[in-house]
Amino acid sequence: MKIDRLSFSLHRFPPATPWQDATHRVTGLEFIIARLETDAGIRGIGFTYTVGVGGSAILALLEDYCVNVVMGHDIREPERLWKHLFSHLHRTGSGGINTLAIAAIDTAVWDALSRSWNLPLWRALGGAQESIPGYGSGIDLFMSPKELTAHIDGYLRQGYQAVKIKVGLPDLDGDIARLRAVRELIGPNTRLLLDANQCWTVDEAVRRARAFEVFQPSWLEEPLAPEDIAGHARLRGATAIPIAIGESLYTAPQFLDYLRAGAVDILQPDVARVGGFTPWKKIAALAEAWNLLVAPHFLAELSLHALCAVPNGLILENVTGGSFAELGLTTMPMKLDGGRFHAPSAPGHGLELNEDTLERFRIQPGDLRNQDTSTHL
Ligand code: SMN
Ligand code: MG
Repeated sequence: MKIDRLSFSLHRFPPATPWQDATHRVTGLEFIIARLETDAGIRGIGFTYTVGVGGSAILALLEDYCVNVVMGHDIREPERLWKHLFSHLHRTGSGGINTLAIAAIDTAVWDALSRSWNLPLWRALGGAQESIPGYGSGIDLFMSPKELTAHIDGYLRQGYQAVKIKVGLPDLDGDIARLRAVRELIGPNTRLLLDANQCWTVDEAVRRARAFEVFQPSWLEEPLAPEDIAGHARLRGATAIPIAIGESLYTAPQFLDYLRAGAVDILQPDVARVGGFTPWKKIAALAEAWNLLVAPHFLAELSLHALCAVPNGLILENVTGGSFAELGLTTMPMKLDGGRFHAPSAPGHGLELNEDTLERFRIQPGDLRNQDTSTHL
């Protein structure tokens, strides 16, 4: 079961729909695909990504510094391989580009390993539930209340019982107008989730959160910079809205710091940013020990396996224009069934690459040198 082939490719997709939040516009989503094969001919496909910045650096880390280290490792020992890679890269930091790079390998290893067991990945990872509720998620801050309700109506027609919208317009009144329009449309029983993408100070977050409370949101996501753990704890004490964070944390100890500080209600580890399924499961277990639920960020097709593997999975995010199938990364779209997504039954993650679109959007390091890649507003 030794790894004897490993290669990577980099692809940059324009989002299928325009994306803008309170702090960023998204001009490209970069995916790095890992293709792995063992000496016994078992294959695995792995994924990692960026929201437009750093893809070529991750590719270089993988090709120049990881392939030679990974070759010959047994896929039946994902823990050993993960620790080895983390230590190998550790002198350039712990989380960030390093964990994103490790994720490409870790997800490929888990795909290959679960295929070798003839099990779907979610079962190989623990197997806790066969389906999970989903939410429709829009990077939609550029939409007027009218455009927003038309967009949210699309989610309701698909059967979603939870929706997420962006907040963080310059004026509180602008946010309120959008919240009011959406709550009126969805009624009292559909869950409303809010995402501020780190745009406020603590005082401003307290002011906004209190004004949002009448609309009964089920969570307020990333109200502050992720480094400000004490600020999140203060905000959490000042509002009835549950606080959701985690898409900008990269290591289990960072999540532990939030838990210890009583600064979070819902944890949102991103399968790629934390370094793959191996650490993701540990973060979910940390949350479980604190009696909290996890709602992973993005990467719907991978997060579905992660969520169904653990007993404390809350809900799956499906970002409009951002699923693997919508981007053209893989072939089969996920299907919503009565507001829920079913865990796949095929061995491994069950995803098949869409080689045509992958080829069309393939880039090489250096290709972006003369392009506008700016993302921050
Ligand atoms: C988001 C940000 C970047 C990529 C995808 C999604 C957003 C979310 O913050 O949580 O949906
Ligand atoms: Mg978010």
